[in-house]
Amino acid sequence: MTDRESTTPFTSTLIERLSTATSIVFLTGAGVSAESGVATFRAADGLWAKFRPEELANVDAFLANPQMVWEWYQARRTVILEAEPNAGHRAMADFQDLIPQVTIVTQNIDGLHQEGGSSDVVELHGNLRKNFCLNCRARYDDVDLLSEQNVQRCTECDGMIRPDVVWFGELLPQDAIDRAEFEVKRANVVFSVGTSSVVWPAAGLPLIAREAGAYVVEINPEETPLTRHAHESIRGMSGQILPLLVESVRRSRGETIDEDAGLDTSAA
Ligand code: BJW
Ligand code: ZN
Repeated sequence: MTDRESTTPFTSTLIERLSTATSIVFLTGAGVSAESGVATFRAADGLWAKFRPEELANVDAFLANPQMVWEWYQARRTVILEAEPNAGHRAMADFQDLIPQVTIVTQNIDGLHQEGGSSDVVELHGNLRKNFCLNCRARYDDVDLLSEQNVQRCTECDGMIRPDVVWFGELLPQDAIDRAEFEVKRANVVFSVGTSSVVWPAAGLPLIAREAGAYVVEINPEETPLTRHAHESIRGMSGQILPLLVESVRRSRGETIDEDAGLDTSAA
């Protein structure tokens, strides 16, 4: 890009688009929680370094070896319930003060966007705090299962309780995918942040957005299959890039920046 401003990693095109935007979407993946200490899936040391995805994130895997899958989710629950939202989560929430409609469409199951202050979060792949009975679908939401070492059984029918997450081969919640498509179609700018863009249908959302006229921006330290379809790709970590972006938009609007807010512009 030729029009990147010298002191920030952002193009003037992006800042102008955000200055006039009435609706933006952040499509997020595991990378946005990496700086909160939650492991991503596909990194060399990630959640799937030892297991292939289909061995764990699949209903057949759960039926074949429920205890192994249960223990995997218990280990992740332990990390997620102790994790705190990071500067990237908070910066996405800060956009709510700048743009009328800010929608978070997340593939993450950790609830950190809500904890970070975002009020409109669409969860495509469920939430680890929610559970249901595989047999009768009775709900076990916000129940403290953390100390349970063995797969829990439904009090109604003795079926196995599973996390309310979307495994491979399962349909995404229809209301979530409908809402996500609606929001990316009406958005002026769509960010794809911290996702490897290989899992569908989430990976298709930025393409739908671009087709509908949105300006599509990727934020990721690595190249992904989305990179060549995005209008711009910003190489970096969301917890560093997004606070700078909030600051740049505020400056473009002539707002005074609170230097005590701790924004470190040296990273730019
Ligand atoms: C940073 C960073 C920092 C690091 N800052 N960035 C079309 C074509 C081909 C296949 C299909 C298709 N349509 C459907 C399919 C089948 C399948 C699929 O997509 N397969 C492909 C993988 C080949 N999809 C499905 O089965 C979906 N269901 C469905 O479509 O139903 C209808 C249907 C069924 C069958 C056939 C056809 C249609 C369901 C998908 C469910 C995915 N579930 C999981 C597990 C959820 C529960 C759990 O968490 O345990 O969701 S899999 C896993 O991947 C998880 C994630 O949400 C998802 C995406 O991962 P994500 O977030 O991108 O993480 P990573 O680790 O891959 O990437 C992290 C990124 O962050 C990297 O790029 C880093 O560089 C970056 N990063 N630090 C910014 N600080
Ligand atoms: Zn049951």
